[in-house]
Amino acid sequence: MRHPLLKYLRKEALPTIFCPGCGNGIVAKAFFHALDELGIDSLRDFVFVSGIGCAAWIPSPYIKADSIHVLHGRALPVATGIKLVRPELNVVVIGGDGDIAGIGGNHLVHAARRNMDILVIMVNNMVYGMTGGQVSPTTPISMVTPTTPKGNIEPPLDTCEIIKGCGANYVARWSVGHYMQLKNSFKEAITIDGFRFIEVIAQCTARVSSRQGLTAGEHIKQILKRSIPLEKVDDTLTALFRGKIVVGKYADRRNPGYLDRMEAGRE
Ligand SMILES: Cc1ncc(C[n+]2csc(CCOP(=O)(O)OP(=O)(O)O)c2C)c(N)n1
Ligand SMILES: [Mg+2]
Repeated sequence: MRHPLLKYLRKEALPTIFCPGCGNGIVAKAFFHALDELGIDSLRDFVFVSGIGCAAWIPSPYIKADSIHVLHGRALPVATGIKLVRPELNVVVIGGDGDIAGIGGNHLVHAARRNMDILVIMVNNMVYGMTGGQVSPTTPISMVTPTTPKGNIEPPLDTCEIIKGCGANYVARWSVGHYMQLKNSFKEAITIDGFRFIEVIAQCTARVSSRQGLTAGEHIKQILKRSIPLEKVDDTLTALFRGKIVVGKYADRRNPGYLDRMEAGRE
């Protein structure tokens, strides 16, 4: 029998270029699962925007919908432009930590401040995966990468705290190991206005797991072991310093999105 989620995939683009054990497939599946449970069978009203990197390949070419692949780090300004001229479309950005929090970090902060009506899915494998696993703004302290051979000395950026502080309507962090929570967050975020940011911690088998002698499954287990629910944390930055992965819902607001405010300003 044909798998019900295959309806969202462009058959002719398969198999994917992702490495065996890559987390990107799990992220895509959870997103499709959310769409299916919401009864959204066709993606005619969706447009996907992505920059450069492995995670940025999830929508284009694999998702059966209109998508645009743009310059590294520039997905958000392009997504903003699309939303402003075609407000009836659901605009979704999918990309990696390097693309969205690193090279595109400035755009991220300002799109969140505007509460721009866009859903952003950031797959955080904690490295610049596609180019060889170099240190990124979300790499944990002491992690060895090709550009930090003695271990990373910089603390990682807590994107969820930042985006919450900027005023986004919805902010959550899960890992690929928190599949049901991730799927449910996608369901919640797809249906509301304003800026929605979901960070997914994922294994990069080629550039991180293999270097640490872990299989994909062992790496996911390690991520789950390091995870701690937001409710149990006093200070998220201190938790990050200690190598923890803080998971949960950081914000769930119903403030007016950019387009509502733009309409109100016209009256
Ligand atoms: C302007 C520009 N700078 C650098 C690069 C090289 N580059 C391609 S992919 C990539 C890393 C992407 O990392 P991330 O967004 O975390 O995605 P991942 O591959 O880890 O999923 C870099 C630096 C580029 N293509 N364009
Ligand atoms: Mg990455």
